[in-house]
Amino acid sequence: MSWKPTEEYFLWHYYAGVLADVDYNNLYTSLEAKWKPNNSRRSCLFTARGNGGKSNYSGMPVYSWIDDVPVIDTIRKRVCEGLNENYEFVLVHYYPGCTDDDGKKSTIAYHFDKEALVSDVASISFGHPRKFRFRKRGDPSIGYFKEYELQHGDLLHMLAGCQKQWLHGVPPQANVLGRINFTFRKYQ
Ligand SMILES: O=C(O)CCC(=O)C(=O)O
Repeated sequence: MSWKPTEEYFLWHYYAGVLADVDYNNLYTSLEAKWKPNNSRRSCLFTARGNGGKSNYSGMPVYSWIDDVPVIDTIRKRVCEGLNENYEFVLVHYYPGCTDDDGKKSTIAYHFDKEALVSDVASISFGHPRKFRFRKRGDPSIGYFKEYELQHGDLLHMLAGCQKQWLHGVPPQANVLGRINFTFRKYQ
């Protein structure tokens, strides 16, 4: 059954809580040995094509979602059905919790997804709520145009063309717990 957007805005649709029943601790445990560790955000990538999958994300570990983490395939099927789309790979980010600093280690700066200039991206949040901002490309004068406080299970569907016009990012925030983000994507 298709999901109905909670809010439609320019080139993205927001769906509140459509995957709120997913168990965060179970997801974290399934993923924690997989993402590439670094000082801040940790990332990895899953695809139906396993290690043979095509990816522009240099240096990122690539896994098969069916063989390695079946819960990802379960989520993927729900997202494909809910949005009536067909996603081929998912980029996973873990944003660690920050208690004793200003959150600079747990963030992603404004950017556009250059791999998705002509395709859509389904971005899902799990875990601790975090702010998420959109800013128009080429307009640094405005700090942000639209801000969400994304909750566990919320989905942002960035429609085809969104990346050409909009930047998005997760700003630093103090006193947050861990968060996992999935972006389901297509090989354009
Ligand atoms: O964590 C998020 O909500 C955003 C992730 C993101 O910007 C990306 O994967 O390109």
